[in-house]
Amino acid sequence: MSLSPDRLPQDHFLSIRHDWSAEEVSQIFRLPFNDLLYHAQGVHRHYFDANTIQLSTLINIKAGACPEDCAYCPQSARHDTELEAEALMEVEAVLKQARQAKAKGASRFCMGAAWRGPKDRDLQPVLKMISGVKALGLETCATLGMLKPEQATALRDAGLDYYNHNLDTSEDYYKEIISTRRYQDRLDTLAHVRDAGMKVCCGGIIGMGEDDHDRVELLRALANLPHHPESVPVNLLVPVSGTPLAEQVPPLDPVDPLEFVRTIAVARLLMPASYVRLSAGREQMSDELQALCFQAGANSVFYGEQLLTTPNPQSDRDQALFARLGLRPEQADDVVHPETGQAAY
Ligand code: SAM
Ligand code: DTB
Ligand code: SF4
Repeated sequence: MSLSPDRLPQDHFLSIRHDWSAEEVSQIFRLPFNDLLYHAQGVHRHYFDANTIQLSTLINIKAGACPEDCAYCPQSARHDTELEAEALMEVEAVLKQARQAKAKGASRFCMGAAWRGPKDRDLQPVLKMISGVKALGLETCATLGMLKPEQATALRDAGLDYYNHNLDTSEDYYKEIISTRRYQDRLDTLAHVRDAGMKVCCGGIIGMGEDDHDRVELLRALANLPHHPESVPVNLLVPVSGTPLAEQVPPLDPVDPLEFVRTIAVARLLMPASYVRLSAGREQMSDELQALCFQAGANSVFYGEQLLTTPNPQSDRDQALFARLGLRPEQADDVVHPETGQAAY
């Protein structure tokens, strides 16, 4: 397909596809910026109310001492960061935070643990957390590392709506960032999550030194999965002292903010009915850059003062931004993903 931007009809990108070629995705990336945003916004409006935003609150239920070596992550035991490792939280302490998140307007509560994968004995308290959060009327999400099929089933039975497991970058570049697991391990866990009937939250990180081709291949890998993830987090690298990516010499080039906006727009066009979440990195972004990301089709954020170990914008700053933009927090799970028949968030 050769894209001639001035002649592309507005409905060009509306269908849900799983056969994107690298050539096509590169061409979309390089559309004139205004055309790219025009199409992304048009697709967004076809599938969503463009003036609502989905709010997810994150909590780190088990911090640090992770055996994996992800070069971006402050929680790896292999990197000398200032983070103090902490044992798995008590169920009641998690539920207290979930109640606070709900009171502040979050609709989904996401529990993260710095594990390669959960040990079976660790899973029991996590199952209690999930059923407890679900009983509060919140959507539940967890990110616990690799899962075995029976663990995925147990999580679903406890009431887990979503599992977050990111591809993070292209398959080629993955080897430069992580040596303790393979891309295929990620794909296997994603398949177990789907087979168990849960919704998938899967995205990546921009700003790890990847090139344009890696960004194309990450988005292509996500969009060419058998079903699009219902939720696609796009993280901007948060460089944390002591992690290999923050200590690199010479330092990593900063990401061109307009290239970041393009990445959001391409995610929106390739996965038109999925929530695209403007994820890590918002603390450093201007309100104007975030507004441009929403214009490009981002319709979800992490909401609350903390991500896992790093700061996120204060809730009152976010509320002021949403008010200035006329964005309403989404409450009910009334949007159904056309492919999976699942509520899309
Ligand atoms: N251990 C589990 C795993 O790796 O799937 C769950 C937690 S892990 C911290 C979840 C995701 O957070 C990673 O896949 C990565 O996309 C994101 N992340 C971690 N550190 C980050 C950083 N410094 N900047 C941006 N995103 C980061
Ligand atoms: C995702 O894609 N981003 C979130 C969530 N899924 C688990 C994590 C971002 C972590 C940023 C670095 C930190 O706070 O440790
Ligand atoms: Fe561990 Fe996940 Fe961090 Fe990798 S990203 S070091 S698996 S917590």
